This record gives sequence, C-alpha cells and structure tokens, in this order.
Amino acid sequence: MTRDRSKALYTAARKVIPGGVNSPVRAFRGVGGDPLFIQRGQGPYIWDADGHRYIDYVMSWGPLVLGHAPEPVIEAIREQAGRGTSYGAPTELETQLAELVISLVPSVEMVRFVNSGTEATMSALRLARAYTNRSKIVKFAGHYHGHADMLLVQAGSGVATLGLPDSPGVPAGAVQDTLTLPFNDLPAVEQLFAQFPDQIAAIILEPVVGNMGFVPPQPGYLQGLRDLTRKHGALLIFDEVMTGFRVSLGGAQARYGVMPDLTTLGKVIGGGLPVGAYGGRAEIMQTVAPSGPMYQAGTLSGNPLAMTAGLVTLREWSKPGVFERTEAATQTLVSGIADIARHCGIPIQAGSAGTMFGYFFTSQPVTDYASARTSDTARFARHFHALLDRRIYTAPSQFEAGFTSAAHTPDIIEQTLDAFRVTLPALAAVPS
Ligand code: KE4
Repeated sequence: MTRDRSKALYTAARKVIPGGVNSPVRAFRGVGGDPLFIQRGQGPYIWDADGHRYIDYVMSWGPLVLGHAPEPVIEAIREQAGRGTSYGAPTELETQLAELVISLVPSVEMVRFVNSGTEATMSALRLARAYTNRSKIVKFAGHYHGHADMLLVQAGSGVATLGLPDSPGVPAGAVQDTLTLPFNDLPAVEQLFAQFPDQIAAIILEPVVGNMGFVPPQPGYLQGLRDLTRKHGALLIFDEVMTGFRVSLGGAQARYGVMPDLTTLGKVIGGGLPVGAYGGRAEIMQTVAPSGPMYQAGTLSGNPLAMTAGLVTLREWSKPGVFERTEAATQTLVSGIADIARHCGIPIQAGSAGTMFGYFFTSQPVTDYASARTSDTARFARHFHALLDRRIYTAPSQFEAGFTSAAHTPDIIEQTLDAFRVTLPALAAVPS
C-alpha cells in the first residue's frame, strides 16, 4: 500500500509548518512513521491522499459523534454560510445552543462560548480564582486541559507522548500556583488541603481521563473530590471537553451523578467546528464580564456558523436511541478486543465509558499516570501500524483515547474486530 502522496505532502508541509502539523500528536511521533494526509471523511470512514479508505476511531479527537460529514449538519452549515459566517454581534443561535447545553448538562445553569477547550479551561480557572479570591489550582498528573501556561505541567496528551515534564517557555511564575497530584488518590487530595488551607481556588480534572490513555475514576473518587472541595471552599471543575456528551448525553457528571461547580466543554459542542464553552452555577457565572468583573472575550466566540454546527449535532445526537446504539457498539468493540487479546495471551487493559474507549498493553491495572506509563509503547506502536495496514485508523499514541460515532454500526465494528483478530495474535509472535 503506497503512501507516496502523503509523503510528498508531508515534505511540503514541514517546510512551512513546524513539524508539518498544526497539533503535535498528528505527527505520529508517538508511533513512528509519517502521518497520513487526509482528503475527506464520510460516516465512519476517512480517505488519505493516496485514496486509501480507513475506518476512523480518532474522529477528529472526539467532536464527530455523528460520524464524518453528517448530512443534517453539513446542510445546516451550508445554509448558514450563505447568511454570513460571523457578525461580531449577538445572535439567537447562541441562546439556542446555550439552552440546549443547559438542558443536557445537569450542573450547568449558565454558559459562555469560546473557541477551544484550551480557552474554556483557561477561562474557567480565571473565574474560579476570581470567585474564590484564591490563587492555587490543582490538576492531576497525566490529565491534559489544553496548552494554557498554568496548565502545561505534567500534562497528558501531547506532552506525555513527547515526554516533556513541562514545556520550555512556561515561566516559573506561571506555574507556581499549579499543584499536581496523582489521580484516583483521595488521601493525596486531603493532605494537599491540609498543607494549603484556604488557598486552593479549584481542582480541575478529566472525570474520565482520555489524555493519558483511557482511565476511568475509581468508585467513589469523584464524590470524594466533591465532598473535599465543598468542605474546603474550593470549586470543583470537571473538564468535560472530551467526556461531554460522550460518556453519556449529560457527560461524566450525569454518568456518575456528581455535580461540579464549573464544567468546561469543547469538541462535540462544535460538531467539528471550533467551539469551547465553560459554564456552571449562575451565581458563579455572573462574575464573568460584562455582568461581573472577570474579563474574558473572543472575536469569533459564538459565531453563527459554529453555533449551527453544534446545535444540529447535539439535536441529532440527543434523539432517542442514537447515543444508546453507539454506546452498545463501543462496548461490543472493547469487549471483543479484550477477548481476542485474552485468547492469544496478549496482556491488555481495555475499557470504555459511553462512546470513548482505550486499551493499554500492560498486565497491570491502570488507575493513574504512573501505571499508564507501564504500558509497552513499542508494542503499541507496532500494533498501531499493523491496524493501519489493515485500514483501521486509531490514535497515534498510547496516551490518547479512541472514539466511536453513530456511523460505527455493528458491521463496521465487526470489520474492525476482524482486523484485531489478525493484528493481536501477530503481536504474540514478536516478544515485547
Ligand atoms: P483544545 O484546545 O484542543 O480544543 O482542547 C484542549 C483540551 C482540553 N481538555 C481536554 C480534556 C482535552 O482532551 C483537550 C484536547 N484534547 C486533545 C486530544 N488529546 C486534542 C488533540 C490535539 O491536541 O491535537
């Protein structure tokens, strides 16, 4: 299978774009080899520049819950584009999407739209500091919340893959108030509150982690964080940029029944166009300018094109049975992978929550960043390419999650498992 066109495009891109990509994980550094250049997507499929078709489990890193180029969304975008893409003035569309988000995400009473998940988490943390008049923030090793300076410490996703404990260019002052703890360890959180009484503005986390690979919360952990933050006057922020509308229609907070004070959203909310959002209790959100003093702004925030894509995506996704069918397909995929691995003696930790999933090549249960790092990344890389050769496109890093869509119907899942029935046993032949 030649990939000459992708190679030529990659050579050209590297001359004018750092690393030839506009986001590091796309460069395949975590798995080796050259990235594929994609020309189009439709349903569960993408086609590369050489015309090869793949079943896609990256789905633009989560946004495409309906699959690629879903007709209702594309039609609505076309229609709105003819009326203009951005006015820099309020539109009814923003209110409609805000009302829909509020109806789906149980803890959110008010919401502000921005243009990315990074903007959402950066703004939510500024809001938490403004509301509590405290400076310290707590995150967890392996969790990724975008690339704002204060959060780029022991992050997951690209930083974890690139092995950068933190990024050059982030001054000490930017991270002096950022504290990092191990995930799924409540005593560590209790100790931190004792160490910094009345100083912690907020705890932010991925309630189901996707950015160090797929790592769910241990039973009782999220409720424990809720109890501790309430007891110590800190805000609890669920970064649901990835889990929002994916681990359940109402996100992780609905799936686990734990209500944060603030929620950040992205990806799905824009249906593949750039949208982020932060929201939560009205009394907190009223602090945001111009109703309150905390400043945050954006030229294209809430633009009608992105709002249209988000609105139609969430309306289609929340129709009866759509989420449930996709969740069932995801469960079939993950349990199938685990069965195949067990039958051929490949140690694997596989899991899913709603329509996101992941697997680690390790015999050790994965509950935090340290255990995630026990995964055999060389074996992961070999397997990634073996799947690619069988036209299955998965995340090019062990420290990422996988995503399904309404377009991943049972026959697509079965075709995928047919590929795993070849690629996993082949791994057994190569000592890790
Ligand atoms: P963006 O700024 O990329 O829209 O969102 C940042 C972000 C915030 N919070 C969570 C939980 C996230 O997963 C992300 C972004 N996720 C990565 C995937 N690991 C985006 C892919 C990339 O960086 O290219």
